[in-house]
Formats: sequence, structure tokens, C-alpha cells
Amino acid sequence: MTRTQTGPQTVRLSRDLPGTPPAPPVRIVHLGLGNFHRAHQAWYTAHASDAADWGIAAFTGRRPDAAVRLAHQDGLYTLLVRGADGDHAEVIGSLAQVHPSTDHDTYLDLLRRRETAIVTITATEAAYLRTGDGHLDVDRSDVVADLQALRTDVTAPVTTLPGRLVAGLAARREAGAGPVTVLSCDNLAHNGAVTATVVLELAELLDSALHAWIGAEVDFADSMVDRITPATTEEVLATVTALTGTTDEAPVPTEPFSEWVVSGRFPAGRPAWESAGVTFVDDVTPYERRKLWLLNGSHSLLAYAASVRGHRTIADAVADPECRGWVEEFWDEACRHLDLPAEELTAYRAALLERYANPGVRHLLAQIAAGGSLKLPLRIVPALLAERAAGRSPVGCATAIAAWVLHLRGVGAPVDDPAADRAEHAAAQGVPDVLDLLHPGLGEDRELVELVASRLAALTPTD
Ligand code: CS2
Repeated sequence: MTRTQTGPQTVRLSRDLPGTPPAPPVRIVHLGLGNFHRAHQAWYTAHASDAADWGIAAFTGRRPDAAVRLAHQDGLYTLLVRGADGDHAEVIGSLAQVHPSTDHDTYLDLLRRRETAIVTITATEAAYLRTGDGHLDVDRSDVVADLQALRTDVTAPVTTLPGRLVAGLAARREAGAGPVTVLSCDNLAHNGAVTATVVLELAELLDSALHAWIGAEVDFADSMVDRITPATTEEVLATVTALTGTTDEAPVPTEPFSEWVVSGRFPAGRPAWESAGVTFVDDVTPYERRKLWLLNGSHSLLAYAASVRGHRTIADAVADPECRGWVEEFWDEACRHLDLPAEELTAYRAALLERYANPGVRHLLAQIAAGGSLKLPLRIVPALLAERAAGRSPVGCATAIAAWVLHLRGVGAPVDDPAADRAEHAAAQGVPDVLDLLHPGLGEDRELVELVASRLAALTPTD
């Protein structure tokens, strides 16, 4: 294995040692070098039958730390897969280059190369900078700043995700490097269309020829991604060293389960990801809804409602019959509106409970609680609206929203949200304001307001 000696017992990950495979040639550029990318897309790429031909150049978000740590070990890192039967460590070699986001010239150069075929993204829901009605928020100061920068010089440094994508695509067009796929791997419904919208709207403000080129040459692929991947802790670092004798500054803990469903044209080619278990389909929507509503919806419900009861992890939360009951109630409501066979949904729910109970995956409720103002409209509101349209009173959905109100009022997991001020203000005003924030007009549904208010009263701690 790829190790250099760092002390009497441990070795450091490196590609220098004899027998270590070289970094594969870069054909994928990734934006968002977090743990999820390394547990998911990088793992699939490393497991594809043509892995030796497909390297990833990954760029961080705002903080450069991950690139600094991974650069010390030539992009190699240990994936610590934590199953019921114990921990399994595997060194992943698909990250050929790691860069901070400020290496903008390197990013542009990679996009100018014809062999770069795909730009993948894990940037979180907040990075797409959409208004409530799904358009690029052109009033934001960071969007205005990127637009001004790009108008002056299309290679100028930019900071937003739409800005980075437009800059990269402009560089590719100028270089005549041909079509490319942009593949979002974020938990958004129709993530390909969302990416296309914000990129095309920014490009249109910049240059109509660039806008037309992007419309014709860029394949905005959709994907449903799934692998529960908590943050790296000291315990993970120590376990990896104990298990492998390796000093790894950037290991990633994850669960055994993984799923990736993709729909795209890939005009410039792609790895043989199907050989690593990726499913290619014409339409990702049913998979996306099943996952966003059942997995992510119950995650958000528990992040707020279970943290109010003093729980810290998903595993602790589902071990509490009260919390588990709320999840089942919410799933019953959501499943009524998922167009999938009943037995498939039953099996999916059972599998989720098993995944959640995994004691090795310490998935913190506080981590999942972040960004609720963007997550709840995607994870809870669709089932809630469908239930209301069918004339029902969805208690499970109402529990999730009531728990979010409590969270915004300072009970349970701490608030970490790009729209914290607005959300906290709405929660202080009352349930109708919160409902309107999540979905304009929803606060006028008196019956729903009463239902959420009654759940709020029931959840509020008495002492
Ligand atoms: C979680 C997701 O943090 C969150 O919001 O719900 O990261 C979840 O663990 C993944 O989507 C699982 O695939």
C-alpha cells in the first residue's frame, strides 16, 4: 500500500512508494471537496472498471483546509466504512489533484481541456442562490459582485457557485474544447434543471452568445445521491490509525450503503460508473422524491424534534419510541404521494431504520439541522401540500414544522442557517409567518396553522 514511514508505528499516505498506482489523468473537475464527495462520487469513480483513466481534480468551497490536508498525502485518503460487523478501511485514489477554490486559474485551465468531460458538484442547497420562486437571486451582493467581475474580465476570480460555473464554461467555449456535462450531486429536486437555471440566468446577463453556447453544448445531468456521511472526528482519526497503521489527516467515515441514480447524456464521455453500481435512468424523479422525502425528510424531522428531547445522534433518536413514532407518521403521509409500489416503499422504510440504527455512524442531529429554511421546502413541504390538497391533516409533517419553530426559538440543536434572521423573526411572530416563509400563502391555511400550533404545544418542554 501507499505509505511512507512517519514514526515507529505509523506511515503516511503517499503516492511515492513503489507499487503505488499513479494519480489517474484528470477528466472530472469537482466543486466541493467535502466528506460526502469523498464517500460517494470519488468512491464510485475509484471502483469503476476504467478507474485508471478517470482522475478527479477537486476544489474546495470557501475553506481551503481539506485541500491542504489532502495535498500532504497526494489526494489519498482512507474511507472508513462502518458496518454492523465492524469497521473496514479502504484507501481511495481517484483524487488526482486537490485545490483551494482560490486556484481559479487552474480551474479555468482544466475546463479549457477537451479531455475534461464532467464537472461534478457537492455544494449544499444554499449554494445555488435561488429566490423563493426558483430563479437566480440577482439582488444578492455576491451575485452582483461576480457579475461585475465577469463583465470586466471573464477570467476574474469569482466566489459563487453559479459564477464559478459560468466562468469555467466561458473558458471552455473560448478554448473550443467542446461539450461537457455538469452533474449536480446535491440534495435538490431536479438538481440538473436547478443548476441549468442559475447558470443560464447568470450567463444571459453577461453575454448572449455564451448563453446560447451553454444552452446548446452543456449537458446538465440530474442525479440522486445517497450515502450517510458524518463529519470526521478525533475518534475516526484514531480508529483509522489503529486499524491501518497509517497516519491520515483526512479520513472519511461513512456507512456501507450507497446509491447513485443518474440521468444525463455525457457528450464528452464518462467513467463506466455502472460497473461500480451506479444506475442510469431516463428520469431520476421517482428516486429523487423517494430519497428526499423519506430519508432527508425524516432526517430533518429528527434533527429538530429529537434534539428537543435531548438526543444528539440519529441512532439515539430512532431508539426513542416517541421519535420513531413521529417518523413513521410522517412516512405514512409522504408515502401516500410517492408513485412507487407499496412493497418497495415498505422495504425502503425498513432499510432506512436499519441504516439509522447503525451505532458506528455517529450522525449528529446538529449537523443535519443546519440550513432548515432551504431543506424543509424540499423535504417536508411537498408531502404536506399533497396531504392538504387531499383534504387530510398531516400530523407528521406538522410535527416537523413545529419542531423547527422550537429550534428557531432556541430549543434543541443550535441555529445555523443562511436565512437565520428571517427564520428566527418568523418563528418569533408565530406559526403563520413560519408557514409563509416555507411556502408563500401557506400561513392562510387556518386548519394547518392550528395543527402546527397544537404540535408546538405538545413538543414544548414543560420545565
Ligand atoms: C442529511 C443528508 O445533513 C443532512 O441534511 O439529511 O446529508 C443525508 O445524510 C444524505 O443526503 C444521505 O444521503
